Amino acid sequence: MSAERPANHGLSRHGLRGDYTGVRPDYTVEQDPSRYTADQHDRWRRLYARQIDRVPGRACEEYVRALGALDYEAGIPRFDDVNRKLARATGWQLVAVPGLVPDLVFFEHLANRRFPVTFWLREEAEFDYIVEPDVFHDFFGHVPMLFDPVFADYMQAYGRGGLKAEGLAALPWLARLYWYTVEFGLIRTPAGLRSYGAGILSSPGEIDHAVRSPAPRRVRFDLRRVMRSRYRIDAFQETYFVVDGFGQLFDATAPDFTPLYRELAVLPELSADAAPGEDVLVPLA
Ligand code: HBI
Ligand code: FE
Repeated sequence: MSAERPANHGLSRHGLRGDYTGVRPDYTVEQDPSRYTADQHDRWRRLYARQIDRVPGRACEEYVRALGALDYEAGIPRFDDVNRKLARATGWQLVAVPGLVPDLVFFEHLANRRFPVTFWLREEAEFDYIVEPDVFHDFFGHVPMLFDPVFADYMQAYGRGGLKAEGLAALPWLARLYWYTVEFGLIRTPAGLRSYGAGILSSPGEIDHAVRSPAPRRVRFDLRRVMRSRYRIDAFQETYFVVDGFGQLFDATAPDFTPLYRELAVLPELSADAAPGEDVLVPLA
């Protein structure tokens, strides 16, 4: 049974572990790097050391280049340090949040080139897997891609699209677009398939599975197909969508989505493992 990430319309405190008391109206807080313990910095170093070894040959070049320039293996990064570099690169800023924030708040931040980064780090027992994004997922997975100008433009366009969608009950369709690109997207390169999705790049297992395993279905990116497709939050993806370049993502978000939402409203949803005949499959090699 594929479950989708709980909708964040009207944040339900239940099940969200962050401390939301005292958040600003936009759900941001101070990162306060002094609150991290030596154990947490050590856990960050071990998470980083394990993951960095799996990046070559699996992450896209844009990600590898940016991560290499960030050199944050020594401990949990200070967002204000990163923001000086990020502002120069693409004008984006990281803002600290206690965890998932309501969709509209999230869209508002993205539309203004602010990326919400959870400030807390997972517990030792969650070393291999965590459901809710922590600072390792958000930083190691998402932040390097914000240094790519075209991808950074797509992220802002996505946020703007989300703000327009409110009231059109389109949020589930937008959530799938985010999930199958920003979190689990693949890109075709002359050297072969590579990942740009943060959920893949921050996962010790999926970073290999997504671009090496023959099991999943890899489909050429198609906006309608993506928006119709449910997803799994508790297992490796059964379907990945492949772009030829980040410009393709940016172009996909250019038109007004309203007519598309009317089409989607009468099209049946597709399961995470659906295999519709019209799919254009992308081979592994
Ligand atoms: N909040 N902090 C945070 N991080 C996310 O990735 C996030 C969120 N709220 C909503 C959300 N993602 C998804 O519903 C997006 O599809 C909008
Ligand atoms: Fe994420």
